[in-house]
Amino acid sequence: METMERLRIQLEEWIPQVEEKFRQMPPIQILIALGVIFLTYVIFLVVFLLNRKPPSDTIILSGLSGSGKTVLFYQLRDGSSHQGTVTSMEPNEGVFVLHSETTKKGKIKPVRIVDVPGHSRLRPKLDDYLVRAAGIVFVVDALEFLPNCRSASEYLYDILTKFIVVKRKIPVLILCNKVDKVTAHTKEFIRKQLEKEIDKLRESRTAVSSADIANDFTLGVPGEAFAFTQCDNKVTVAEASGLTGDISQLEQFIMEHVKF
Ligand SMILES: Nc1nc2c(ncn2[C@@H]2O[C@H](COP(=O)(O)OP(=O)(O)O)[C@@H](O)[C@H]2O)c(=O)[nH]1
Ligand SMILES: [Mg+2]
Repeated sequence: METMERLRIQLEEWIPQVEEKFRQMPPIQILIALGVIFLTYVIFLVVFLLNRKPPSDTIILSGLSGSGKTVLFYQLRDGSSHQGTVTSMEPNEGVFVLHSETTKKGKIKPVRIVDVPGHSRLRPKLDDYLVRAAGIVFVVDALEFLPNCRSASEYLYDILTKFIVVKRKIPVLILCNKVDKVTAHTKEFIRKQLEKEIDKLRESRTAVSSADIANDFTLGVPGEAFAFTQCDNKVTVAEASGLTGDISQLEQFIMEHVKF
C-alpha cells in the first residue's frame, strides 16, 4: 500500500514536469514526431498488404474437350464417374474432401478442384483461377492422342508460357488418361511427342511478330531441343483412368501441392 502511495506522489511530481517539457517544445517538433509515427504506420500497412498472398488451395483440371476432366472431377469427389453426355460450358467447381481421404483418420481438409472446359472460347476462365492455383493438371486423352497432339500441345504451350504460371512456378501434372484401354499410348511416348510438338511451336511462335500472339514467356533453352525439364516450374507426367477410378497418381499430386 505504501509503495502505491509513493508511486502516486512521484507521478504527481512528474506529470507537471512532462507537461512543461511539451509546452517548451516548439509545436513543429511535435508535428514532425507525429508525422513520422504516422508514416511508419502507413509503410508497414502497405508492405503488409503487398505481401499478402492469396491462399493456394486450388487444383485446376485443364485439357482438351473429351480428355476426361469431368469424369476425373466426379471420381475425385465421389469415387464414381457420373457419366453424362452433356458438354460442360461452365467451369465445374467444388470444395470437398477427396473421396480417397474420407476413409482416413486424423485431420482431413477440403481442397478446391476446378474443371475448366477445354473449349477454346472458355479458356480465358482459366486465368481467374490461376492466382489461387496450387497445381495444374493437364489431362491428355491417351487413346486418341495422335490426332489431338497438335492442339493439346498448343494448349499446354499457352499454359506453360503464362506469366502467372511462370512467376508463381505452379507445378503442372500431365495426366495421360484412359489407360484402362490396351491401345492407350504410354506416358513416355506422350511426353516425347508433346516435347517435340512444343519444340516446333516454339520456333513458329517466336518467328511470328510478338504483337500477334501474346505469350508472356518463351520456353526452354534457345538452341536446344525442348524438354519439360527446362521449365522453371515442375512438370511431371503420370497416368490415370478416370473411368475405372485408377487415379492414385492424381490424388498424390493434389495432396502434395495443396497448401492448407
Ligand atoms: N476408356 C475411358 N474412357 C474415358 C475415361 N475417362 C473419360 N472417358 C470418356 O471420355 C469421354 C469424355 O469424358 P469427359 O469427362 O466428359 O471429358 P471432358 O470433356 O474433358 O470433361 C466420355 O465419353 C468418357 O466416358 C477413361 O479413363 N477411360
Ligand atoms: Mg467436361
